[in-house]
Amino acid sequence: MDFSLTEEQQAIFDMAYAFGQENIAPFAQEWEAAGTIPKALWPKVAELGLAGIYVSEEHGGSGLSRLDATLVFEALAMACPSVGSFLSIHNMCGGMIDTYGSDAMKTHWLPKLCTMETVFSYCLTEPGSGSDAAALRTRAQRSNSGYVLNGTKAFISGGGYSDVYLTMVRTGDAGPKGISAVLIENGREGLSFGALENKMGWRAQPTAQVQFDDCAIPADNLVGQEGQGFAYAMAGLDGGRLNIAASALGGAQAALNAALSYTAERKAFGQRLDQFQALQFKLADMEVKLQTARIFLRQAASKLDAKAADATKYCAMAKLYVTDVAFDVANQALQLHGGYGYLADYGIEKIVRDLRVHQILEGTNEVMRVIISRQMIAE
Ligand code: FAD
Ligand code: 2MC
Repeated sequence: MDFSLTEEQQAIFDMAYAFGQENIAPFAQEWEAAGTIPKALWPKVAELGLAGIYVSEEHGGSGLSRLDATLVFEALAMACPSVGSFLSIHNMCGGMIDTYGSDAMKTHWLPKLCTMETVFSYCLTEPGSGSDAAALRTRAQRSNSGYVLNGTKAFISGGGYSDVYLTMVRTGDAGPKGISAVLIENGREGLSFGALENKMGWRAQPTAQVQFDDCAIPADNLVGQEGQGFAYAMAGLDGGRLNIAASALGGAQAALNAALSYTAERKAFGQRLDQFQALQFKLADMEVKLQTARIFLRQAASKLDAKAADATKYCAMAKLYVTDVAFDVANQALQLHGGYGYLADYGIEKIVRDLRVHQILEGTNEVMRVIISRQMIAE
């Protein structure tokens, strides 16, 4: 058992880190204030192969593993967790189309997804159903040429900004078996968006409701089989949750790095802060937390790559553990900065605000416990 990265994996991490430091970090605060990410960023991301990380090479993707993806998102989040996570959602959609779409669908959609000419959003949550996702009500009624959609999706990352919406809709009866996944292009008649949500963190990326009012789509926009959409959505989230964890880890690592530099410079009571043993012990605890989180995350990603029977449970455990630990470490890093940690210029308060939502979205950490305990009881 070798816990170190291969040369190729290290190169993937280094490449994503360097890209983030040059193209994202210097602008993170500006984009947060603007409430949007300039679209000019995406072709540069795509050039590095980061837009279709686990899309097959045949369709323009990079054909990399889930473990590789966690390296990319950890590295990008060291520049800005919000921007990196937005890209992770686009990649989740790419993975779902590559795995479940027909050959015609893949040929039609994936090349432009991989160049980011089309940016994708994932729409599962509704105003009346978040954790209980299988209770969704957005209806897709069969028509002669396809489906007509009516309903509302809530909290959609990229709502109004993205070009295509991979949306879970009800084509059948109540419950998970009545759900299908469809693609809706921005600009279709009957598709509209709510006002931008005013959020605590993840402010660089726009979040809005997505509304369907008699929105007609062709039958070709159905992903895979009717009635399988919930299983596709859940399988997509197995990988998504790894990336949400990886992004939290990267944010927390950046906060710890900043705390180490700060405590080496700042003096109190006649000595550097990092010479107080109470603070040294705090730094040590933070390091242990992030290293254990990293190993656990990579183990879960390896399970998903290997299609292990317990991969879903491990993805849920990693999401729960890593996002909780990462938030705690980022918050401790803020504390180590004293009052300066609370000032926007130091960048730490933004990381804390960004990381808080990693404990909520792509399944709350309570829902992770539901998934873990159900599987424990079933085993
Ligand atoms: P609820 O389900 O109402 O939960 C409320 C509380 O009850 C939570 O603490 C929850 O953990 C707890 N709870 C619920 N059920 C149980 C249970 N069985 N046992 C114990 N506790 C329980 N969704 C998308 O589809 N696409 C997106 O792009 C997207 N982006 C988002 C971006 C942001 C910034 C945010 C905040 C959310 C986003 N979401 C998105 C939605 C997100 O996934 C949901 O908010 C989340 O799944 C929780 O759903 P809810 O908000 O309806 O909370
Ligand atoms: N992979 C493949 N199939 C899966 C699966 C997975 N990981 N998880 C469940 N399924 C299948 C499952 O096998 C079952 O099919 P079958 O009966 O044929 O075996 C079907 O899906 C229904 O599963 P459950 O019976 O477990 O469904 P339930 O209604 O109990 O819900 C729960 C399970 C709570 C785990 C799910 O609703 C959930 O994950 N809720 C949280 C929602 C969420 O994560 N939202 C995130 C939105 S996206 C976001 O936030 C972004 C920022 C993008």
